[in-house]
Amino acid sequence: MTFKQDIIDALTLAYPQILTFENLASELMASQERVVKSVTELQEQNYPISTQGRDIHLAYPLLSVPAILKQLETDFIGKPVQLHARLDSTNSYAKENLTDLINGEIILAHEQTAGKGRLGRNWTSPAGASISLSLVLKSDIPFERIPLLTQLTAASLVKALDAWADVKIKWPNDIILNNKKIAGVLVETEFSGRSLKGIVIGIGINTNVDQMDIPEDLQSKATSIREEKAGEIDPNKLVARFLKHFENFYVAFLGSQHTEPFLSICREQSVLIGKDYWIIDKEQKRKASIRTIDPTGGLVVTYHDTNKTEVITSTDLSIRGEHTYV
Ligand code: BT5
Repeated sequence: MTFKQDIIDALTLAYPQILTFENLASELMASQERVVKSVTELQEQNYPISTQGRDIHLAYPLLSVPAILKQLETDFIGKPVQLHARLDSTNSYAKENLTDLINGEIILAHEQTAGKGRLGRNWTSPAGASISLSLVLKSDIPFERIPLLTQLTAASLVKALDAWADVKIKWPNDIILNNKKIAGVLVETEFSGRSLKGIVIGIGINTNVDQMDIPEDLQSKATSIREEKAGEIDPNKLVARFLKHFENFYVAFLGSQHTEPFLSICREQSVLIGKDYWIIDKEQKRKASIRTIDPTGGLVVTYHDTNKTEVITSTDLSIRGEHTYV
């Protein structure tokens, strides 16, 4: 991918300017034939590159390490950045290579062929149009506090995305725009015997995905930021913003153990709080009124059948409206 990624980097850094094949070839110190061949291959793989005669430009910016680094203001989160053309899953890659990865390192991919959600579900990540990111953490976090990282990540995404849209959170891990899902979070842990080897925080974001590229069965509940805001967004700016907000919350959390800075955002932006939903797990389906998110990150609900108020901590369940997703 390196030469193709060099082309993507040059086009992304130039965006929205239109370049010529001559410009690109001389910038990359390559022959025009080589550039044309690689661009054609990228187009065949559905990257949004438009060409007309000698002109070449992107429909929207693509992930690019130099473009992220230009905007990155963190101390250790997002350092270093790895970008892959295609992986089965950035989370699986991070877990498999955990020993060689350092605290704060991120793995990005233009495309995933077997992206994962929770409970063995699939996550679709169309080439070039979505962000697939895994962040590696190697700190000593007590096991019972790890679920809070999902909330910390969701709050960081809200803050990062506020440059484009007022997004909401559907506890525990869905990011919602106009009642449809635009992003999801999957936190995984890797143990070596009884000791924690590392935590992998996976984030999938539908940045510039075309509604047509969303699978048929997800059409009613999934969308992209570009579709809802009717304009393309720069994934590199979004990644840099997310990493900065994550670092701020995370450093404060490790230092003070305070959860309020990010949980207050999760409450304010919750689509669930104050409404009634069906809580569905393997065994049963119960109606409940959603009250709040408690300081441990659990969802406080009052079940209608027993009138008892309980805190849900397991995320191995689904929360659904009467006939709707949100
Ligand atoms: C999630 O799971 O929402 C977590 C998604 C995490 C994906 C990232 S991408 C980088 C990293 N590497 C990975 O392999 N994974 C992480 P869950 O709450 O279980 O939601 C999964 C459900 O969301 C699916 O069953 C579909 O209904 C729906 N879905 C799948 N792809 C989607 C998409 N692109 N946009 C919106 N909804 C989607």
